[in-house]
Amino acid sequence: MVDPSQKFNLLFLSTPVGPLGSGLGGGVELTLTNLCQVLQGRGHRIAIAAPIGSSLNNATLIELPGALQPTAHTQGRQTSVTLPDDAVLANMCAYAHQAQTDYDLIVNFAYDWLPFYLTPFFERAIAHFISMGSLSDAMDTVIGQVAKQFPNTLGVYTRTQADTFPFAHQCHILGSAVDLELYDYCDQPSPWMAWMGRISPEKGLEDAVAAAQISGIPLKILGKLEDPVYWQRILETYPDAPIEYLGFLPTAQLQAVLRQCRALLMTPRWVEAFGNVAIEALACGVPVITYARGGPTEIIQSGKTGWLVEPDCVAKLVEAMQRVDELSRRACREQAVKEYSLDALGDRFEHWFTEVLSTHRLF
Ligand code: HBI
Repeated sequence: MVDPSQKFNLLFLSTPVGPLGSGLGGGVELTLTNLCQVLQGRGHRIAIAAPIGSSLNNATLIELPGALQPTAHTQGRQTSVTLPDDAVLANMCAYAHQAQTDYDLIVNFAYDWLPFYLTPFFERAIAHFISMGSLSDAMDTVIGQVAKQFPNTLGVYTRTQADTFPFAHQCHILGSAVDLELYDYCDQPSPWMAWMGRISPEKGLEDAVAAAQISGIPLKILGKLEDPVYWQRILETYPDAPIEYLGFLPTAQLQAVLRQCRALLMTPRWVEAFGNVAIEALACGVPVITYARGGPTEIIQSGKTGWLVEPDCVAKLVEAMQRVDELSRRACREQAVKEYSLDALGDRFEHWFTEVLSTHRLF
């Protein structure tokens, strides 16, 4: 049995789609930042294997060279497994394999075939944090094999996300968190609203822009401009929309804009695994108006800390925007404090790691 007060020596495998700090890593970047903050604060040691050029405050980085992995979220279900020449993902796995005995546990954050396939060839246990819902048959198959052979080793953000997989019942629900000290509560909002996230088709930005044009409510857009063609098409489709793109901002600047907003709009086309931007908004006292799809449906209390809207219906989105004053900014901050603190996240991950280690069979 693993001693619950044991301090772990952990190796995290980051997402291989971009260097940490580039914004391409999406919610996983925030999750890694949060875990370093809370787990190192409790005496655990963490090293993160990540692509060259990565930066993450208070983390020990092991930078690996090689070609970035094509993103999984823009390919279809029949996508075959791909690895670019000299893939950074392969170099990360090779490092983990040769250095594994320097660590108690490896935690994989890459949503990619290779680390799952290699799991049985490692002596050390690998805990897999799955960052998105089901996207391809090849990934469902290889993760399913790990679920069967290594019970307890799969972690996800939400129940909704887990339910997109055939092995849903074997996933540990780990949720997410924000470092509440980084987000300042604001009781007196300015007239505008915000949309935050990677600018990519699955995030449905065009609906938020359409809603801004119809309602006349100015919209601030923040996030990594991942798909310039998609963005250009939105600008051409809604030339008169009252929008302003502010780029991908670090948390301090991001929350300075976000906290002033009357609401955050979320328009996910896909099953958002969690929706970290939703709890960043709640932490600032900003209610969230979101399509009722994926993770946000488990976060937002409709009528209190936001509105859950019929998915893909811009008219209903506009209607909800006009009812924003019925929501309580104070209740938003209180929910963030109660449910999404770093401490609560640290407890959930420590418990999961202990489970993985206590059920891991050394060959
Ligand atoms: N795609 N192939 C691949 N691998 C990842 O780890 C990955 C991704 N797309 C998006 C992504 N990770 C991150 O933005 C997660 O936070 C969703």
